[in-house]
Amino acid sequence: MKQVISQDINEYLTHLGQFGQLEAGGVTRFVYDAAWIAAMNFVLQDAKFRGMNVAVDKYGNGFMSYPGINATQIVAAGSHLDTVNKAGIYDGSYGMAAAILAMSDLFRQYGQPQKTMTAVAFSEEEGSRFPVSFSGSKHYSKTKETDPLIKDCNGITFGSARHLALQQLTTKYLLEEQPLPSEFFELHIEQGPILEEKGLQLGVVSSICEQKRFTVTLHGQTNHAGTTPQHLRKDALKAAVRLIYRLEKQAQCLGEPFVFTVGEFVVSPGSSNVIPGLVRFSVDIRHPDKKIVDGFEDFLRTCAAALSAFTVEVYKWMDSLPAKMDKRLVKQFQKIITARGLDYLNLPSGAGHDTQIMNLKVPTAMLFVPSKAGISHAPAEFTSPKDLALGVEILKDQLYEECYH
Ligand code: HGY
Ligand code: MN
Ligand code: MN
Repeated sequence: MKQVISQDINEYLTHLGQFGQLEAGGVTRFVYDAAWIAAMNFVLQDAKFRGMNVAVDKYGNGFMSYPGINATQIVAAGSHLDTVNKAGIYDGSYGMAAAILAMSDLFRQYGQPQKTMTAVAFSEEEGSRFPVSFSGSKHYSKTKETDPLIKDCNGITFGSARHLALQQLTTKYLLEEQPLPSEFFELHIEQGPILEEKGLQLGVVSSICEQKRFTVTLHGQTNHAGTTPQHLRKDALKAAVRLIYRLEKQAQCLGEPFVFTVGEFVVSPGSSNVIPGLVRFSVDIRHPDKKIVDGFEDFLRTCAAALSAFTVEVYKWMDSLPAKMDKRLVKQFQKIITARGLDYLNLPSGAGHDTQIMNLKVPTAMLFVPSKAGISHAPAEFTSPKDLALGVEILKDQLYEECYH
């Protein structure tokens, strides 16, 4: 592979986007799958060419550092390497690549920093393969370990997938658990329409919303579509539709910014002339106010219990607390942007981020760049090279303030 792939963020992301690239467009890169291993390998190899110390921890998080004069003082920045199914090339990858490019630019310009600069490629954030999200940052921040026995839709356990991926990565890279940094930054695409609507290039994140995700399983009675009278049916699909309809009405009552999404829906056995005996679907709910989200969870559980003719399981596998960004670091982002004669918007994040996990342990701050038409989690996800590059410049200034004094 040729030396450092590029100092241009757009070129870097275009190259990284080939790992998991889909014929029909977009990228799918699930934690520990072949595309993910190839992408992590590229990122670490490229970082080595940049003169960074590289290592992976036992979850496969990638760490790329320029040790500081006070080596134990660590300032980290990064984002996640995994994607949702049929994703764009920016969600997660941008924040990870921006950290690497910003740090390698600073190192080239100013030499060894006072504090260690560490770029982080988190192994998994999306919850798109296993019923867990933020498993990489939860491990790195020492907030939660992931049950190795949870399974993906093919019955592969998290532990076995992780073991196979680490087996490959540790043939080339040091396996080393990492100490907590003193602060953490994440650049991210906004994944919404607000910056573009306001004609702004930069968003300084004030807080990240509370988010919960569930898997709801309804057990009815599989039976013949022709011979089973309506009143004798235990049709899991129709019960699920009634349940989702009630949840949707409640979400409308709560009104924005509350959001309720059913993204996954499986019907079994899935034949046109068979009454579905089992339905499994996901529920994703979010709001800046934890009380609202907690109240909706109670409503969900009450409605599920009311379907007494069915066995209904409500399994919560994600509950990420709302996170307030660090005042000093936020102010410093604002000062840096203003000093460049640029404008910005302070805004909350409706999307979840590894930052809200790191925020449980260390001060954090996030910077957004615009998403074209607000689209994300889709192949049409796009941010202009100019906006991408400006974000890297602002992160560079922030890291310079934090690491070179
Ligand atoms: O779903 C989210 O908010 C994030 O993209 N993981
Ligand atoms: Mn995402
Ligand atoms: Mn993301």
